[in-house]
Amino acid sequence: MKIEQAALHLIAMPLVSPFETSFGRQTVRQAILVELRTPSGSGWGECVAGDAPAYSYETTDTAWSVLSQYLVPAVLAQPFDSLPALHERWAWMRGHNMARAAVEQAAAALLAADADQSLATFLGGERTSVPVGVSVGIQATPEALVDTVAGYLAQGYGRIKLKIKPGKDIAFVEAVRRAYPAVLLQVDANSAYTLADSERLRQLDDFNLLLIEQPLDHDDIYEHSLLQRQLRTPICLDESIHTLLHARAALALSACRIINIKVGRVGGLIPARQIHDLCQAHGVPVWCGGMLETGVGRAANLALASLPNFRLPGDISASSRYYTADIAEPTFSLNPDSTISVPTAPGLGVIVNREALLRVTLHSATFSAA
Ligand code: NPG
Repeated sequence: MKIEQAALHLIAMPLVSPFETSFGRQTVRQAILVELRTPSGSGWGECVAGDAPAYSYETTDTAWSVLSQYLVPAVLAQPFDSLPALHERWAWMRGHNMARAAVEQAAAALLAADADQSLATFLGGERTSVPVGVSVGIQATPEALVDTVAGYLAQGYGRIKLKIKPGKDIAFVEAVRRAYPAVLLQVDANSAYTLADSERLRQLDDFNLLLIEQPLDHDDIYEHSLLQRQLRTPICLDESIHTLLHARAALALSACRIINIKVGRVGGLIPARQIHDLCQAHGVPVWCGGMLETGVGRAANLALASLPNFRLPGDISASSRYYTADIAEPTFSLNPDSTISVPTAPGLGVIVNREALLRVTLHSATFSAA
């Protein structure tokens, strides 16, 4: 596979409604789209770094820098014939997983298309549709949260994830659980608690939650192992797991019973699949996290989530939950059984609409092979 040209597109997409987590409130999603051009077409990847170093130290600025100085030149330098071969080119580099993942995803889309396979089949995925849920941001009051949840349930979502933080937790979860005794429910703290909050977190055991996601520090594994011993509810790690080694440590320490896999956080589809395989060998289920992706990133998430050990509903909602006008077509809609169909067309399975892309583009740059 020879890449003749690459382009980076910094975009800003207005969200349909503000999204509040323990680390802040977002109304616009910035992202970088990576485009790798060959004579037979473009492969697209999405870099999920945000505009500020809140969820992760990576930002659109750091990613732009690393992409343009290191990753894009590495992919343009010479032809490649597999994703592992590409990973070897930047194995010397530390961190910047979201930037790596974007280039790898674009390359994966091209390699899959070249093999006349959907990205899901190319990765070894089995499912044709993936169970999904919706992630609900922090609301002002428990009543407002119940109303918001009601709206999503009416749309057909069968699993609800509530964002929580100290003071916006027990009463909020209790209200939703009382209103909907049978709904699949889980919470995500985005590292808002410490071990000193164990007593408060133990109260969550009363609400029959699927899991409590990342209660403690964003780079902790050990203290999660101490907390997990005190909770009946499974802990799911997200922010703490950036590598296969982190996943191995978390399993060895029993720091969690479930892992959330995000392609950007772990540096690509190949590392994501390795973590999937490790968890599968340990009997630990995984699920696919989301980062408010456009249709480009969501198509890749669906392909990944078609692997067999993705056993819990993913944070992969319909396009309309995020954006009024997505940049990729076709858009994704929710099936009546709270699943989303995995794209079947060769490659990524979605096409970027250039006009829609231009409308949200803040800045683009093009790079050519020597
Ligand atoms: O459906 O894509 C989605 C959003 C799921 O809650 C979600 N993502 O902490 O997991 C998270 C959170 C997030 C969003 C994190 C954007 C970082 C950026």
